[in-house]
Amino acid sequence: MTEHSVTTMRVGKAATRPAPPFTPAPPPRPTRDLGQAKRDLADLGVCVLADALTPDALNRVRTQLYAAAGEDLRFDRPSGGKGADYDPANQRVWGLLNRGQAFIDLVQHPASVEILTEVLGPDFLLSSISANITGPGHGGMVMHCDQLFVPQPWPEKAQGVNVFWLVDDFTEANGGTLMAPGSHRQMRAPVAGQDEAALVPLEGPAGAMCVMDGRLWHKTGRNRTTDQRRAGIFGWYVAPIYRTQENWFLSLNPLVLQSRPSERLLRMLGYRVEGMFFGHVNGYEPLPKDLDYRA
Ligand SMILES: O=C(O)CCC(=O)C(=O)O
Repeated sequence: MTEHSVTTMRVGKAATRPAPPFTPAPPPRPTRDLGQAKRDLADLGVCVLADALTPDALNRVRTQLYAAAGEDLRFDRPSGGKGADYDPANQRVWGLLNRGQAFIDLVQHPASVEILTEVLGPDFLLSSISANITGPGHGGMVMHCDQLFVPQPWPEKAQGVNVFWLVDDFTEANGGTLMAPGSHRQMRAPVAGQDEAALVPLEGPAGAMCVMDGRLWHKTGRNRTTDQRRAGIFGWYVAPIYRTQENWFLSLNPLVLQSRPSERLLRMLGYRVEGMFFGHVNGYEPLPKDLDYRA
């Protein structure tokens, strides 16, 4: 869950008027066809691109993620459990860009960049990237949508997009994300309790990429297994007029900047702002192109 949705969860608590009942569409079928995935995203507010990661890439992501998660537990690093969605059986791993090249590659995956550019425009920003690992006994999250911070009435188009990667197989039993396909067209936040009935589990194989419209109602499912952890990596992207969830200028390890990051990555983190009204430093680029910042 994104921090903003924790802090604004009140939106879903008290409905002054009952909202009209909503019947969800069936969840999208995993597809390898990017065109079909884009159509699903438009129609259902969610799509699943199967085999988006090669077995090697998945292996790298998985190894680096569970290593980072293990390190956080060993050093007793907080998993960011400030909101109502966390319980001791759930681990959030934050700041993944500092934790391995696999994650830097992930946020720039060509299929996700293509979708993000179409939905949010070419200047989209990476708001945060974190992993959510549900362990046996995890009780499920609070139902929400990710663009809760956007003042209502919402603009016609999604203001944010959550691209998430299935690091393990997602099943109904191990806490696969619950979602309400089609709910993006309701143009409102879900009401806790009232709208829960619309949730259906998203199941899919590890290596798939799932894309959710920022208006889509969803939450982590309950993990009813006794022995399975389920990890997903959530890249939350926003249109460039929004403040990012992560303050990259303070939290990004300078070594990442010294490691020849792509122009695409620099732009999605706000280090390149050419042609934009936001994010300048005294009227100039935060990271001038001719500055040898790698020295
Ligand atoms: O863990 C999940 O399945 C969902 C996480 C989520 O809802 C979020 O990060 O906004």
